[in-house]
Amino acid sequence: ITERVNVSYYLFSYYFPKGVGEQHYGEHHPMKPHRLTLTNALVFGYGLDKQIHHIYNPRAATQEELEVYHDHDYIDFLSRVTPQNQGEMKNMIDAFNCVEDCPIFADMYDFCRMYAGGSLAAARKLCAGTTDIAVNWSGGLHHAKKAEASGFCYVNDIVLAILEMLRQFPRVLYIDIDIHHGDGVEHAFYHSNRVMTVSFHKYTGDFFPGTGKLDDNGIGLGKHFCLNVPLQDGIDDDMYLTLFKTVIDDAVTAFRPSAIVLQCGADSLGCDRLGAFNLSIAAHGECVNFVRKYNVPLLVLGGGGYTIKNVSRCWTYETAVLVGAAVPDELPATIYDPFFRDSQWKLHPPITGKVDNLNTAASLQRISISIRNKLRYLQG
Ligand code: TV1
Ligand code: CA
Ligand code: ZN
Repeated sequence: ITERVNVSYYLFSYYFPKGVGEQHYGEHHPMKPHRLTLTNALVFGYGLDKQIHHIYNPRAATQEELEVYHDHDYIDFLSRVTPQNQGEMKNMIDAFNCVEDCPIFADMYDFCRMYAGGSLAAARKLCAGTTDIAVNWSGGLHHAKKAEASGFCYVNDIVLAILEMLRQFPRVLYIDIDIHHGDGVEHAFYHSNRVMTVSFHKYTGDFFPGTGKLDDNGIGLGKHFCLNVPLQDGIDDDMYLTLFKTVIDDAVTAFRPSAIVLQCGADSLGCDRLGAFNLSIAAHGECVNFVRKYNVPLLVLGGGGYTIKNVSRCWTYETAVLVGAAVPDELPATIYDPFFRDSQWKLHPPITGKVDNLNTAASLQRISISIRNKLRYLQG
C-alpha cells in the first residue's frame, strides 16, 4: 500500500500511551481524546507501522517527573482530586483553575501522566541519539502553567520534554502551529536564550488565551528569543505556507537549533469546531515536512484539534510525511469507517465552508519583516 519516497534514511519512533484515547473530558467538552484512537487506527490501517522503526507504549510519567516543572502542591492536588471528592476540594479546584475548560474527570491524573510520559520518553530517545524523529500525538498541551491548568491542559508535557532535551542539546527551537497561542511554553522559557519559541496563532481581542502579540519578544537573557505570529481569521494555504517558511527559515538561520520541538495542533485546519483558519491537511503537513528537512533531532507533538475526523486524518498524513511514505488518498478500512463516510473515506477531502480571509498580503509582509528585523539582534 505504501511506497518509500524519502532519499535520506533516518530513524523514526512513535509513542502511543495505551489507554490515552479512552479518556473523556465530559459529554459536551470539545476535547476528545478518542481522536488519538482514530489516528492510531488510520496509521496502522495504512500499514505505516511496518515503516516505523520503533513503536512504544511509554510508561506514565511519575509525580517526581511532573514536578521537574510543576509545583508540588498542584501535582499533589491533581493526584488526589476525583469526581467523587471534588465537593470537598472546591477552593483548590478554583485556585488551580480546574473548572469549565479543565474539568475534573475520572482518571484525569492518569491521562496527564500518560501524555506527559509519552513526550518525556520521546525526548529521552532523541537525547540518547537513538532516533532522529520522535512523535507523540497525545502530547502538545501547551497552555498548562507551573501551578495551574488552562485551556484543556493540565500538565505541560512540552515544557517537561524541552527541559529534558536541554540536558543534551544546547539550543532547542519550539514551533507551535496550533491556532491558539502557545502561552504556557512561551512563559516557561521567556527568560531563556537556550529555547526559542515561535507560535503562529489567531490573535484578536477575545480569542483564547488572549496573549501572543507581535511585540512580545522575551525578556532578560531571553530577549529576542520569543517570536509571535498573530493572524486573523480565514488564512489560506498559500499565505500560511509563505509566512511559515519565511519565519522558520529566518529563525533557524539566526538561532541554529540543536533540536526542534514541533507542536502540530490541528485546530488550525479549515472546518475546525473551535478554529477559524482555512488550512488543508496537505498544507499543515507541508509545514511538518518543511521542519523535517532541516535534519535536526525532531520531537513532534499533537495539541488542539476539535473536528476529530480531520484531526486523525491530519496526524496520520503527518506520520506518513515523517516516515517518508506516500499514502493513497483512499483511507484504509477500519472499525471507525462511519467517522469518515461524509467525505467518501478520503485522506484529503476538499474543504467545505471556508471562512473569509481577513489577512492581507500587506499584513503578512509586515509580520515577516518585523520578525526578520528582530532576529538581527541574535546575529554576531
Ligand atoms: C465544556 C463544555 C467546556 C463545552 C469549552 C472553547 C467547553 C469550550 C465547551 C471552549 C467550548 C475555549 C475560553 C472562556 C476563557 C475561556 C489543546 C473566559 C465550544 C490546546 C483551549 C481553548 C484550546 C479554551 C486548547 C477556550 C488548545 N474555547 N465548549 N473553551 N473563558 N476557553 O475561551 O490550544 O487547542 O467551546
Ligand atoms: Ca500556535
Ligand atoms: Zn488550540
